[in-house]
Amino acid sequence: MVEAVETFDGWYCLHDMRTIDWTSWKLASEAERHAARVEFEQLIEKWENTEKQKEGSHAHYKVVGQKADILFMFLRPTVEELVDLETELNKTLLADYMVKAHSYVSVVEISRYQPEKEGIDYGALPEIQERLYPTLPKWEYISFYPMNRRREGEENWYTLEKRVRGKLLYEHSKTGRKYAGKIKQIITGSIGFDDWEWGVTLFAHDVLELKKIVYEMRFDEVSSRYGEFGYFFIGNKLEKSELAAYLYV
Ligand code: 76R
Repeated sequence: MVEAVETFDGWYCLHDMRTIDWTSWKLASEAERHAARVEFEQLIEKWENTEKQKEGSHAHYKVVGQKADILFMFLRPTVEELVDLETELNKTLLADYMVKAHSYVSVVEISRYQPEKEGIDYGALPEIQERLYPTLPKWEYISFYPMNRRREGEENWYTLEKRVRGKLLYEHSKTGRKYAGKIKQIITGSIGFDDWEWGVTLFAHDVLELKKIVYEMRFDEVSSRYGEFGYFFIGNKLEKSELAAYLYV
C-alpha cells in the first residue's frame, strides 16, 4: 500500500546560524565587549542547566566558510520554548553584533517502517526515548543539511509502497551502521515546518568521516534515486571556555 509511515516525534529543533559583524564588534568599547561576553556565557550556563535537567539540549559550532560564523542547535520540548529561547538570544548584547544568517525548524523524528510486535510500546523503550530526547554529543565537528525525497517521473518516493520504502531505508541503515562510534546522526522532520522535508545533523570526531558517510550513502538506492540535497553547513566545536579567545581581536 502507498501510505504514510507512522513516526515517533521527539523534541522540537532549531538550527540558528549567525554571522558576527566584526566591524561593529571591533568598534565597541572594551567594557561593552566584556559585558556582552559575560552575559553570553551566562546564557550558555542557562542552556547547560536545561540540558542537565534533561529538558532540552544544545550545541554551538564555529562554521567554516562564509555561510555563517556560529551555528547553534537547540532541542526543546515545545515550539514555545524554542521561540522564547530565540528571543532571549536576540535580546543579548552579543546579538547586537550578530547578523542572522539562516535558520531551520524541525522535530526529531524516527520513522516506524520495521514491523512492530504487538503488546510492546516501542515509543517507551529506553533506546527510542534516548533518540527522541537526545543530549547532543559534544563531538568536534558538525554537519547540517536539509534534504527531500524526490518525486519526479519514475523516481517518486511518494508513490512507492511503504514496504518498498522500508526496505530501501533498511539498506540505507546498514551503510549507516558501519559508522557506529564515528558518526552520530539526528534526523529531524520538517514537512510543514520548513523549506525542505528533513534536516540531517551529523556529528563526528574526525571531519573526514562526514565526507565518507555522505559519499558512501550516495550509492544507496534511497539516496541515488530518491535523495535531493540542500546546502551544507559544517562547523568545529565552539567551547564556552574559548569564547573570550574567539571574540577578542
Ligand atoms: O531509525 C533507524 O535507525 C532505522 C534505520 C534508519 C532510518 C529509518 C536510518 C539509519 N535512517 C533512517 C531514516 Mn538515516 N541518514 C540520513 C542521512 O546524505 C545522505 O545520503 C542521507 C543523510 C544520513 C547520513 C543518515 C545516517 N535517514 C532516514 C531518513 C528519513 C527517511 C524517511 O522517513 O523517508 C532520512 C532523511 C535519513 C537520512 N541513518 C541510519 C544514518 C545512520 C548513520 C543510520 C544508522 C543508525 C544506527 O542504526 O546506528
